[in-house]
Amino acid sequence: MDYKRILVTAALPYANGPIHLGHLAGAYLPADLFCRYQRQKGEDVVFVCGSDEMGVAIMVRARKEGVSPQDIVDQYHPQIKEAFERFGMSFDLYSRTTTQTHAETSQEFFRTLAEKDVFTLKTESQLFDPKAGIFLADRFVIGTCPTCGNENAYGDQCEKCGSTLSPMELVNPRSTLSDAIPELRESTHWFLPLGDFQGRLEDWIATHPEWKPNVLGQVKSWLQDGLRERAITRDVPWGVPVPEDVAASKGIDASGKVIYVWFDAPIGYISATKEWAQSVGRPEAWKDYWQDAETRLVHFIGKDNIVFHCLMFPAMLMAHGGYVLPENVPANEFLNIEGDKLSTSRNWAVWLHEYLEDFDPDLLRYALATMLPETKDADFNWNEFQARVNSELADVLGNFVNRTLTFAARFADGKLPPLIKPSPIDINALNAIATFPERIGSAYDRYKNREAVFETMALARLGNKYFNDSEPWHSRKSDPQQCANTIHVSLQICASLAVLMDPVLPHSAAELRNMLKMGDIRSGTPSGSKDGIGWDDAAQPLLQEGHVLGESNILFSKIEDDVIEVQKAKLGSKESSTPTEMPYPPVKDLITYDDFAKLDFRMGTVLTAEAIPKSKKLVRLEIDLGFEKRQILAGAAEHFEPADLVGQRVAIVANLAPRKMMGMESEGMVLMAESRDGQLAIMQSSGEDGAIIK
Ligand code: B3M
Ligand code: ZN
Repeated sequence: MDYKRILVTAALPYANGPIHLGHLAGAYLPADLFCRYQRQKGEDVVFVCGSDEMGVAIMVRARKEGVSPQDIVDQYHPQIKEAFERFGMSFDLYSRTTTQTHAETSQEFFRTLAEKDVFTLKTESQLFDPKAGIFLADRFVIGTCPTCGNENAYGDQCEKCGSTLSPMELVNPRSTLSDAIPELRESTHWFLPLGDFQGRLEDWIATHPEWKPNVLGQVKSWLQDGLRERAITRDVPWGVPVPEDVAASKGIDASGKVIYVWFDAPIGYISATKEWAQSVGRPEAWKDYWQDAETRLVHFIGKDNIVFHCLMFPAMLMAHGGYVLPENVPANEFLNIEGDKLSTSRNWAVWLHEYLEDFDPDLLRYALATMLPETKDADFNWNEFQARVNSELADVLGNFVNRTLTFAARFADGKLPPLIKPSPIDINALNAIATFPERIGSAYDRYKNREAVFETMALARLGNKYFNDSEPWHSRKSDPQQCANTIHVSLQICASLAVLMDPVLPHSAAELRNMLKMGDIRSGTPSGSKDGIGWDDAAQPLLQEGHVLGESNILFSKIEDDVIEVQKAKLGSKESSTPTEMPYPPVKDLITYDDFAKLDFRMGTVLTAEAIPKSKKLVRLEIDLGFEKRQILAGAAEHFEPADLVGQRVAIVANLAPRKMMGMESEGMVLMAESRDGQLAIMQSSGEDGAIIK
């Protein structure tokens, strides 16, 4: 099908922390590559995103930092927005879900579905935290996943197996607010009966066999299990309020009830498009992008958001009527860091704003694009980043541009020399350029970014090889016209590169165009200019004979090993970039001296330490107390390597009744200091083994 326009969305990041590489690899870089390419191709593109500022994730962060949810989003939204800008995200609009437009748009959507009798209403017992005085929705409750046994599944989703859950399904639920065991209380909520849409969703999904296998796989397994209804309202004090008129018509008091974040967040894409339309002075234009069948709607997301974008939001759009459905949802898998799962709590993450303090955005855009988790989880590691920069950007692309411009300055008077009697290798090179725009472009259009970026670098490789094979350093004396031809052809390759590398390396491409004095490329948006050099123009020689070149600079410098070592050392380090203004836990109730005197603390030395298979947390220690040896299972596996524990002096509780864990006896407890952000430190003393601590 031929589309008239393209509407691109990238998942709305929660405004509860900064952006890291996992975010960029999942949704943002792929979306930006796609949009930059399509605009240059001359398509009418609108690209919207914004901060997701509602939902329990924000409230959890607010409680941790001891501030209000509004404070949290006001802190992170501008940070996220700025980091995206510096990275080169080419959003037409970056909004936030606390805007008036968004509240109205979500409420209007909710109202329409209520009027169409799409929802069901149910009064049910729900988990209530008696200490915090609040219903435990979503991430306010954790417990064991009934599907996979993960002990830390959230009330809305198990991040381990991907199941969507409701808090009542958790085994052994506990409140994340107070650790209290929840009680049951009754409350009435609106539900979206997804089962009613099962047939229509199946028919629609069947029209998209071309979607990525990782996406279709998840979608089909959801459909196979049968879609269940989902509560789309919550009793929490932060969110878009349930419209009072809708509640009143059912005899319900709306106060304290808000719309579930996964209902309002995707509507955020619509609100952002409305705000964009306002900003360009065509307030009705958003309708073309959402309601005209000739729109190609594409949602870029990470794999944990697949069900919401492929089933729930489409069901909402179907229920409302009059909206287009996504043409594709090219979700990426997860990005690991240095072989380990990305974890923000362990600071096993690379933060965008920190990266940008040390390096140019384009280096990361390029390196990350070569490592995107397009079909399966992928790994980012700093050595590979360094290798991509040094041996590809610097040695191939940068070197080729630099040699060409240096030769042009020295032996062609800084101008494009005429091409006279070209040799077969000159003609071959010129013919080869012609094939690149289509090859690179079709890869971007099919969401194969790694392939597109590989083909882009292939053009630079071709240039470098052509330059080497032509040996202009010889011909400059033996055959000056042949040397001039080499400079001519090499400059034309540089000019095509300056267009074709724009999606992945926008800042360097602009710099290169500047060095070549090429003028602007087309920006293609309805708000921007349609003039300038377009994508397909790069198939032909772009520079005219006699064209005067600008000043040349080094495009990419190499990165030294010690710079990379500094980056590696930041991983997992305690100086997390996320501010830890967590409150101190209150001091426990008073005890008597007699209570204290019952405890027997001793010094000891760790003799051996080994990981326990199948246990994430526990490590088995053998400890020498001087007078005897003990086996103790310590919950320290996530904080220390077993080898680092051997030889450590530790304080232990020596008279704790033995406990069985993972089929093994634990004969005591090792004392450790736990920081407010969960980091563990060993208590040390020079007292001899067996010494009493009092
Ligand atoms: N904020 C979840 C996430 O950041 C959510 C995405 C919303 S997209 C409409 O993974
Ligand atoms: Zn699970």
